[in-house]
Amino acid sequence: MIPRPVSVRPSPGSVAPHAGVHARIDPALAPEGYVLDCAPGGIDLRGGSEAGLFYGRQTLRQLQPSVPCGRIEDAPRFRWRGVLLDVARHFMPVPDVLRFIDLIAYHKLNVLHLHLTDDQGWRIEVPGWPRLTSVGAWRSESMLGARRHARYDGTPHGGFYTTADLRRIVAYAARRHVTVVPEVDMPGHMQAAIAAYPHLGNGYTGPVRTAWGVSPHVLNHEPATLDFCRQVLDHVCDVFGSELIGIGGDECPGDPAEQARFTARIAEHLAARGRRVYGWDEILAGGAPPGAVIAAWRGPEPAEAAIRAGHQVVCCPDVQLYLDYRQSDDPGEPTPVGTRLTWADVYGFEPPDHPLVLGAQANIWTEHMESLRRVEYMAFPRLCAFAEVVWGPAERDLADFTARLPAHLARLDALGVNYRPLTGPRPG
Ligand code: TNX
Repeated sequence: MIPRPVSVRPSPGSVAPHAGVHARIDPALAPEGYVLDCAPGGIDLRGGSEAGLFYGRQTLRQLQPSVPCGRIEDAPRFRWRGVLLDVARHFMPVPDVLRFIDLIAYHKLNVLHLHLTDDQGWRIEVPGWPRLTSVGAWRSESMLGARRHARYDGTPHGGFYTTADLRRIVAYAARRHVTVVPEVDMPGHMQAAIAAYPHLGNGYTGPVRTAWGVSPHVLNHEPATLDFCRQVLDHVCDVFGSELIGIGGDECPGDPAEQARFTARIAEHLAARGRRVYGWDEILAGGAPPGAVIAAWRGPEPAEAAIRAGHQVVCCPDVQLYLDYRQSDDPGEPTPVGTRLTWADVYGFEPPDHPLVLGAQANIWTEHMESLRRVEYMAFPRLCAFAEVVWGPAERDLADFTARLPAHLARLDALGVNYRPLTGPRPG
């Protein structure tokens, strides 16, 4: 099973086919924990909460078709078991997002960090700002660089989620005990919004960015621009129930002190609505707002800096948890970017042991992934390894995981997942 349960005590025999599952909440268990007692005549499932019951059911799914008798006791180590999906660089239609939620929930992951806006596309409808989606959600594909497997037919790429779409995604995720943490990246990575409303920028009047990399066109600090951000975030707070709201803050050319003042105003606005800032580790420069949670992506140092400053932190170091990085040095890998990051490397990642560490997240930036099929290829089996890191104990046995992986890949086959084979890149 993946992630492997904390304790499995087998007893002889197996559960009769079609035997019932008796499920109930047991408040004595950890909130996300569960206990499965499997006997020939039936299965007793206790969960610390609805989430615990859900995870017990995921374990049962993986035990099919023949459930062995015995007791399984299980609970996660970290409360933030996250994945970032970048739907800004490539738009993913709602059914694809829902399928992705199913796949991560199956691996007992519980946070979907949705990167909704960037230089190359704005993906959410905001009342009163129609050009964000009529202009900001579209770009010309014809200029995007030398991407393998790309079709250069000049068709504009784009799309956006209506408010109803977003509510559907949030509700679907909630039923699978996944919190959707939205991100509107500011004050950098804003070229799509500036293309729609040039008064937000510093004189740029061109289109949505068509090259990858970081745009020099960032938000100005005028009162009207702050007001725009507040209106967008009010709408985001209305749609997303998450206490944490992603405001990005990464890779913004300009004065860090000025950015810190901007972030402080945004944080105050969110705090008045009972929300907290979730930002990339760049927001530590100049002092992050009190209560902000830091996504530490530039290696282990920013995680330590966040802890020193008293901030909760989610670890996502790029060299260990960026799933857009290539899975081997084989020239047949579809996206040979970044540094090599194998599933065994991901399995070897360990977040620092500190009470301020909420957990970790794997980030899927989609510059080079134009479909969910490609996302699946880059995500699996590395996300299987990641699930064990954040769910299971710090002491892990790579040989044991390696031995369990093929059976799990057969489960992914049954779900039609386009994972990368263990032997090398999938041809085509
Ligand atoms: C850095 S990680 C970024 C993203 C890119 C990614 C590509 C972060 C906060 N910013 O905008 O997509 O690298 O690997």
